Amino acid sequence: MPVNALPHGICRDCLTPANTASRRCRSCGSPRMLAHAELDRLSLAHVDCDAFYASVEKRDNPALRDRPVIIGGGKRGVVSTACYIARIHGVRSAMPMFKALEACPEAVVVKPDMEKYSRVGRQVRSMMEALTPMVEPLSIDEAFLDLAGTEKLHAARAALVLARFARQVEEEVGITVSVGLSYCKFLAKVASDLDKPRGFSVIGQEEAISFLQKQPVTLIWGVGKAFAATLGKDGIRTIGQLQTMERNELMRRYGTMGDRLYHLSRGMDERGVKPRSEAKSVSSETTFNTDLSRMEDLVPVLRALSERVSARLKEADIAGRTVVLKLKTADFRLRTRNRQLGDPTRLADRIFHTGLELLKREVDGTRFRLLGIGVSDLTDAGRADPQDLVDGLSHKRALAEGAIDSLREKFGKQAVETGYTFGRSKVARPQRDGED
Ligand code: TTP
Ligand code: MG
Ligand code: MG
Repeated sequence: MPVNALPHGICRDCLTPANTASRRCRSCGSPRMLAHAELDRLSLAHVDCDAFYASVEKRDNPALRDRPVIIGGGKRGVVSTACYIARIHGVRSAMPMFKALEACPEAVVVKPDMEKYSRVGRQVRSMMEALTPMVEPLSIDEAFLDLAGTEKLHAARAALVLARFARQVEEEVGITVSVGLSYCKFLAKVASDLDKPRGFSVIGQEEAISFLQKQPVTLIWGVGKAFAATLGKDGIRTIGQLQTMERNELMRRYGTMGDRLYHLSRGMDERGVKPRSEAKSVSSETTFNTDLSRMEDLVPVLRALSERVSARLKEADIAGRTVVLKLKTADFRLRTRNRQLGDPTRLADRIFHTGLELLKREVDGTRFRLLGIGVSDLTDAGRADPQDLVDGLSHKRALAEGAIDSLREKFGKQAVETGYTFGRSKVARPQRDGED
């Protein structure tokens, strides 16, 4: 549908409503018009900062503004991110730095300043939280927002609140964001990526199926390279193909993932926005196939669960100060043990070692049917694992963990197994993740 045939619009520069069929704003002349037939009805948004680390560096050093900028290097020697000018030359996140510089020799390379990015990320997040308590951060530079029911408070519909927010971030923080607006999480996230940078895309209920039809299966949340290859072997490459398949068939072939494929391919996603403040703890636990009593059997499970908890903390950019160990004995008695740390953590290694200390005291021949580990007293990740307070050894561990994370990001979660979980993952599989 041509933009100018749509009645519900807003100018993204001067925020004037545009109910007429104009390509440019009648008030300020801007071509940045937002228009969509369902604009008044949609309220689930995903907001993601554009070339986040690079934008912060450009903000702080105007000499970089029109230059290709790459953030990265340091110990890992990979690109964290590149500005949109560098991306024109083919530079991408996770690329080895030498390749990036081959593609764009004139690029300026800036070492990442994580503390600064965390601070800016928190600033953007608190601006989101001023709009609605329903903010679910996904990482340092992005979050879901549910603006349903805030219309009275803002005296404006969600689309206008979001356009105003994007403008406010530019003015007050000095970086840009892209907004995706839809009726569900899946499509809001997809939408925020459609029109980057400084984008604002809308995917309505009406067009969801036809929009998805042409897209590759990799667009679906949870379909990585490996699973896409599995689908490819079965001849499935587009979401349109999934739309023609029965739910039973998909579930028979791909288990619970098949259920997800069935629903998401049809634009059906019931997941609600879960504000972070609701979570008081993050944990993961498993029930064993047969009861376990020996340290050497319990340790690998504890390690795997600690990594899982850590991954989820990192995803949400939060940390916890109290480590909680949970055990259930063969006769169903529950034991919980906890220990408070000096500083909040999100590192698998610290969670694991603290859990291990607690576990050692419980292992006395008792048979256990369940083991769980988690953290509570959640806080922002900004204050977690401070380097100056972490001793030399664990600082090294933290660096190693960072390297492992980046490999996992690149090659998938199964790419790296540590000594404790290697080859033992079948002893027990994490069954339940909790957020209370
Ligand atoms: P993203 O939001 O994925 O990327 P981005 O903000 O740089 O660019 P875009 O406009 O496409 O959103 O990630 C946010 C930050 O996380 C990014 O600026 C740097 C960091 N990051 C890494 O360090 N390594 C990675 O592989 C990726 C993808 C991101
Ligand atoms: Mg981003
Ligand atoms: Mg992001």
